[in-house]
Amino acid sequence: MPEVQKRGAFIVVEGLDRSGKSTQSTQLLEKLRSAGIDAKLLNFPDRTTTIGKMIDSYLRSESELDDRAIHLLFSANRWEAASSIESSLRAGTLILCDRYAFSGLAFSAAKGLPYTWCRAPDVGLPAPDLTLLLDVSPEQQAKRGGFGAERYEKAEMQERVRAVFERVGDEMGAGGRWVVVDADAEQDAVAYELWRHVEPLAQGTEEPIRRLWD
Ligand code: FDM
Ligand code: MG
Repeated sequence: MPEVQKRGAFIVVEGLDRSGKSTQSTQLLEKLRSAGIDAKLLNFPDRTTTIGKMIDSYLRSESELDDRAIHLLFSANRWEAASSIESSLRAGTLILCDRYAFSGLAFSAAKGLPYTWCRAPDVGLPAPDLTLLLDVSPEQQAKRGGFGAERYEKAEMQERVRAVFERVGDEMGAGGRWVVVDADAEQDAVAYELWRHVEPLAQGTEEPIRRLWD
């Protein structure tokens, strides 16, 4: 039998503000690395690029942009990373990503842009093998000390984003590529649950890289 070539897995962590997404992603990265896995953590928006700086300025309300224009910038910010994501995966590196196209869709559709229009610019991006949605309740969000000062960090907006995430989850269907994790639970319990889903992919996968939104 010929050896099948493995590649690194592509794992996305999504969620609302105060869901513990960034903390959990960082912990997950450490856990993977201490298990000897070659892993990299990305986050979107990547505010370090030229496009990312425009996004950062918009999020901090230092500039105004048309809703569609900013949506396309968020997507372009992923496209500028797409080839490097692919080459890392092919080189056997596990890519962990704090937010991806699902946030792009959820936040823009929550503002009232048509759902199908919002999906379009991300068509063809590398698709994650697994997306973990950290599901935090409005009550827990409030308990965790409220929101920061950035655009979208408001209860009504978060409520609408939650509804779109639910729709995305329904459309992703069963099959294990989209997993909802109760993020109201204790930090260690959430970490344990995430690891349970990540571990089977940690050593890589033989599956070809799929594309959004297949
Ligand atoms: N966000 C993030 C979007 O509106 N579209 C996107 O495509 C992405 C990736 O940007 F409110 C929103 C989600 C969040 C804000 O994200 C900044 P971080 O994770 O809080 O930096
Ligand atoms: Mg934030």
